[in-house]
Amino acid sequence: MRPTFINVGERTNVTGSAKFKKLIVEGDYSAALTVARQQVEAGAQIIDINMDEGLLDSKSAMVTFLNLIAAEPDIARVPVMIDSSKWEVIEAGLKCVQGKPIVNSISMKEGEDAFREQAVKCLRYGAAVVVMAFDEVGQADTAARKIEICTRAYRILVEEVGFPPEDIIFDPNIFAVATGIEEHDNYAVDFIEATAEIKRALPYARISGGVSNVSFSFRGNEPVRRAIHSVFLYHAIKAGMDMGIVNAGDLPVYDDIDATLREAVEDVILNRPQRTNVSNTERLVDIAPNYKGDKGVARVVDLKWRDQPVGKRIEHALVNGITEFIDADTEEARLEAERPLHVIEGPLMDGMNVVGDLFGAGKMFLPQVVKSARVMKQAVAWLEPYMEAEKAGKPREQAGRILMATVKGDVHDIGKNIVGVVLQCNNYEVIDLGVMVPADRILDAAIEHNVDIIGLSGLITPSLDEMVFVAREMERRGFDIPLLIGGATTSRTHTAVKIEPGYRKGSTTYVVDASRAVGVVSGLLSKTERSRNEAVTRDEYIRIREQYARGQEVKARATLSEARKNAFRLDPAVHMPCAPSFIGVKAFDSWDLADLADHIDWTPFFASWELIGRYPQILDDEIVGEAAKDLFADAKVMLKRIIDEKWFTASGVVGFWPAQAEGDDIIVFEDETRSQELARFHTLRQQIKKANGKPNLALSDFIAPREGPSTADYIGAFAVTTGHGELEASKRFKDAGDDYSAIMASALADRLAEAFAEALHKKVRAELWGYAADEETTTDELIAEQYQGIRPAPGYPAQPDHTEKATLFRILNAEANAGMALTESFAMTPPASVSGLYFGHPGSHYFGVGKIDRDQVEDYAARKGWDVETCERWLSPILNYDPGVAAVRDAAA
Ligand code: B12
Repeated sequence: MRPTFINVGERTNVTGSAKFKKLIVEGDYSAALTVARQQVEAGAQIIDINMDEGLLDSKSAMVTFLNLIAAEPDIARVPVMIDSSKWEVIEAGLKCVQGKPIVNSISMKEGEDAFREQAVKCLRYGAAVVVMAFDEVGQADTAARKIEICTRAYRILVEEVGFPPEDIIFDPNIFAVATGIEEHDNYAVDFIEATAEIKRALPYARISGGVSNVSFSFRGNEPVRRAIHSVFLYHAIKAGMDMGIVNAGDLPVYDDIDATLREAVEDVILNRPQRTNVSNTERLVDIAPNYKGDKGVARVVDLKWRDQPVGKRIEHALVNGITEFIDADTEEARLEAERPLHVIEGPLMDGMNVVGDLFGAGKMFLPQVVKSARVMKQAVAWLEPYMEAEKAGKPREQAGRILMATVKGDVHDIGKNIVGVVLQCNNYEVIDLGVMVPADRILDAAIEHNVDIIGLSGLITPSLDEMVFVAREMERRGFDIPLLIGGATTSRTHTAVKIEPGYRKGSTTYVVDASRAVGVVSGLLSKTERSRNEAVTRDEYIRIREQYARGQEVKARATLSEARKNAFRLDPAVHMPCAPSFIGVKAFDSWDLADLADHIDWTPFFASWELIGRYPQILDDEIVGEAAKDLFADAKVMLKRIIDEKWFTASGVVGFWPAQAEGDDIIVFEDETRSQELARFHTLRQQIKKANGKPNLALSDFIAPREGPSTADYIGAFAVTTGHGELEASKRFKDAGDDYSAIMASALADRLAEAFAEALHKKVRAELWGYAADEETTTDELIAEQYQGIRPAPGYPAQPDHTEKATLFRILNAEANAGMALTESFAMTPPASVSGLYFGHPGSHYFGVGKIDRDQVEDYAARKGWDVETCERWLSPILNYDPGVAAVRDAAA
């Protein structure tokens, strides 16, 4: 299975970043937030926050910064590592983190009792912990000491404290090598050996470390330092290292490091016997200056591949995604083979195995794999008539049959399609039922095709409930095959807590992305390993459920009435936005696609292909740069055709009305007389306890209240789509066996939809509403949302209730005006669509509602005219309690 390494961003650490320290000491928190955001955009999957600085009130700086992060959905989506040597700072931080925090760090430095005490507290907050290999005697340097300390800590945590082992992250200390001191020569080996042993002997525990320490003695020679990091990680990850503090975007690919440098570095890292009359350290020191100013990277381009034998040429075409010669090469292979089927089972599968191995080893990236699939399909299509003619032959042997579907009510399938292609590349047969597939159709098809696994996908939160239903149906109908869960809205916790308990006869596994899918599927279809793999997942999910139950109660919460008292108040000194240029709606039936192309935010486009990094820097990234450049070039070519040949039509509708807030609702009036209520939007309020005078926000706070001094306020709404024509375009490619272009067409339609929302919002601010007529914003500023006003979408963190789209669609008449519709789960069709509200007040900003409590659910249900149960169903992903448990408690009371 592909080892997955999590990189922890450390730029938000005052001890490690002079820039961040300056911003915090000067109180410039908004610039400090930008540092956090940049780290996330650059691919950090966890951010480490440290405020341990003599000049600071560390506790208050930690609390302020964490609260600010909680209100920034794009930062808050990654877990936070609360890093401090002071327990009081850690504890203050734990109280304000909404998701699952990680404490960095605890150790047995002060003895076992202090260690136990801190571990118990971390457990109460549902936090994971980094445990330093440090005890009463000191920091562990040898493998034996690292293993000894970690084993003792693990035993205390798991057996005495009851800590979930998967929440334990050991940091067995990475120390500098090549220092000239002989005792240091084995430090990297000690770490790597200890890692392997800890992973073997202490189940589920994870390993982390500060990678830059290892190359400390080469300060000033960045290319050599980067090569050392890359080689060290190559071996440490193989040994089981799970995460680390490292600038991943800055590492050369192991295979691309100049061979002489790599050998010298590897000799140092692995402390191998010296090759010459000088020590390994001296040899590296000698050659290091040759690489200064260089990247230490040399790429080899094989221009002679066409001279190789046909099998090798096919492999080359598959690995490099080249379709140009594949028909001729396949034909040549067919003439050489006994039967056409043997070409598939021989050179084509051999080539795909190479692709699978390179992808698994992190040496190929998703777009390249999907292109390989295109070559494979073209070759198979060439062979098909010959196989038909032969008839008699046995069917092609495949590794297993997987049924995939996006569940009822949901329309998105890019992620599912990518997974399908990757599985097909690995010789699995995929039966894809498409989107909006009801449970009975999924299960009937599973029986009809005798599949080995069912995979479900979903993009929006209402799909989570549908997945719970499908799992229960599998149980009821007596299925026992594995169930896979995936898609942007799904999570391991939801799968463990809500889906898996409903399906006891078979197993349920959450799969985070396409690169993990093959490993999971092969593990579940292996005759020898299946039951062990299922048991491991089952155990893991039991622990996640226990931990979820514990994590529910601890965070400091505000009651709804306390939260309302602490609402955000519009500053009366700040001008209200002016009246819009019209009241009512205006439709756009064919917005210029070329204008939308200029507004595209490309960063998420790369993310959808699992290339993580910020555009345009990603194009020059050491690791993914080449793959990103190729992908971008292909995207540009297709985008030009989309525009020139008008593949898609961009239709949208916008509306403005007088509005006033009433409690947490927003009343929308028919006209300026403000006498007839046209609609009422219901908003949800944050209930996490706030510190430092921060308000508990709801979207209604950004509209002037009914009883306030200024009542002349307005609200806007929009619904846009670039999806008309998309399904036809992607189907054309799919039917031609070109999944790469089919996925590309959908991904570009999504980018254009988002760009449409951005372009329309700009026109709204400047002209249609006109409250910022003089605004001059560049595309980059638009993407960074540096303008007045917001456009929150139902489903996004500021309004997690998707059902509000019904009101939005009604007042916009989105069906007639833009050809858009809602499914029973409130997904929009066509899929490439965005809708939302406009708030114009300068004080309005994005935030996340976070979890809500029962008092708010009751209040919201009454406002929506729902019973509490219905409300709990629609809002289930954001409930701060388990409705099942609450119902039992109520019944007992
Ligand atoms: C790009 C994007 C869009 C695009 C297109 C979405 C798309 N193509 O999937 C557009 C702009 C159209 C869009 C619209 C909306 N979006 Co949006 N969007 C995103 C975003 C930023 C990325 C999603 C994406 O494309 N990822 C790339 C693809 C390839 O990944 P993926 O689908 O997750 O698939 C991978 C894995 O999940 C896995 N996988 C997927 N399926 C399966 C199945 C199996 C069996 C397996 C094994 C694995 C697997 O493998 C895949 C490949 O690695 C996410 C936030 C995020 N970071 O996830 C929000 C997000 C998905 N959107 C969200 C929302 C709310 C919306 C809207 C409702 C907003 C609105 N009111 O307008 C609409 C809904 C559109 C509709 N038609 O109904 C929410 C959904 C959660 C929720 N609260 O419901 C998210 C999570 C944002 C958030 N944090 O709130 N969105």
